[in-house]
Amino acid sequence: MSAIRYELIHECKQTGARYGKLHTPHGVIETPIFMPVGTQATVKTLSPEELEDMSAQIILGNTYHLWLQPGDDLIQEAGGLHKFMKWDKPILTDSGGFQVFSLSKLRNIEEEGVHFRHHKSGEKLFLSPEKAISIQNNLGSDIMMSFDECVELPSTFEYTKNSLERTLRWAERGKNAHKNPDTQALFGIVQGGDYEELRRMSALELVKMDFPGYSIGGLSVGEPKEVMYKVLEWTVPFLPKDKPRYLMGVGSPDALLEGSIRGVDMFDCVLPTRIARHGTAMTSEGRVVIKNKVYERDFSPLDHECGCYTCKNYTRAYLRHLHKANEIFGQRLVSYHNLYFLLNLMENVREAIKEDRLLTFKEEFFEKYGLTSG
Ligand code: PRF
Ligand code: ZN
Repeated sequence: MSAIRYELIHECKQTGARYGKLHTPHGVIETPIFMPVGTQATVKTLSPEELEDMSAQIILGNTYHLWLQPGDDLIQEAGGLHKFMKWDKPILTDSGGFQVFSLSKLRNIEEEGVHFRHHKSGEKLFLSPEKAISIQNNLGSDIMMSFDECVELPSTFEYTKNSLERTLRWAERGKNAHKNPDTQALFGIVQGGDYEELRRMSALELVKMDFPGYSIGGLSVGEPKEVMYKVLEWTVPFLPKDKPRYLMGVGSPDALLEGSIRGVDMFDCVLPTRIARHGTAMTSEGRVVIKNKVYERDFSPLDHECGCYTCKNYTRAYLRHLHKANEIFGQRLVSYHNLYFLLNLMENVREAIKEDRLLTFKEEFFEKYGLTSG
């Protein structure tokens, strides 16, 4: 039996978007969903209680970081990642593949796995599909990722094809190494760069292996948004309707809307929390860079339309002051708001899907946010 079950409830008649429920061992998630990123067993600056207050339904953790520090054996000894970090709702873990490629300059990819050096200490390390699964088994996440290679864009057809074929073999090896398929769902990851034929091949081959869900990787690596949307159109139609689809590392408001419209169910990104710590807020009227002098005496909330703790209690002038004084509380308040903003956006997306008006919603949102609708 699979650890998760995706229930497709409604398809938007204006778009290809789907409203559904994903049943996991730690509860039910409504999709499409945005997942806050908690790389090192914490969503930076926020407590699990604060995440629950803003209705976060599922968060993400990282195999790469937790393996290196504090170690997956320690987390297993603590009773698993949920218990260790006091989060008893669903957790998804990434496989480490992407982090090896993005954090470590020195790496050597072989059929067996990847040799690389620790991104800080320089220590020699090795990660394989089996090792990535074993770590995630120890962490005890509800949803695990296969070990994959995320190729740069652009890459040659030949490189992309060879890499993707190896990623398919790695997916199969990971599946065979998985110890707890009844309690942890393992997703396959579609790669294939920006080649239509390779994306299709990747999707079709993974579907043959019958994973409980499918991720779409290799996107949001610097390519134009239009390329990402095209790749989604080349990929999603080959994925089964009764399984969830997860677009990895994507979290700008426009991409969340365009992804949902193209049938994606799950998204994650460090963007809202990362830009928050640097003083940038996402609001209903576009980005607000809080350090700007125009906000010095602005005693209005960050976002007039937002009902979050930050917006109900504090002013732009205060947030600007905290930012300029380098106070941690300022980072917390903007992180809280940005996550609330994206979670609320996805709630609105789900409502719009149920009422067959997601296209209309997108046009209105883009107009206000200051984006052009493509
Ligand atoms: N693979 C994995 N994790 C990822 C990605 C990927 O391609 C991306 C791509 N943006 C983000 N996170 N395993
Ligand atoms: Zn707010």
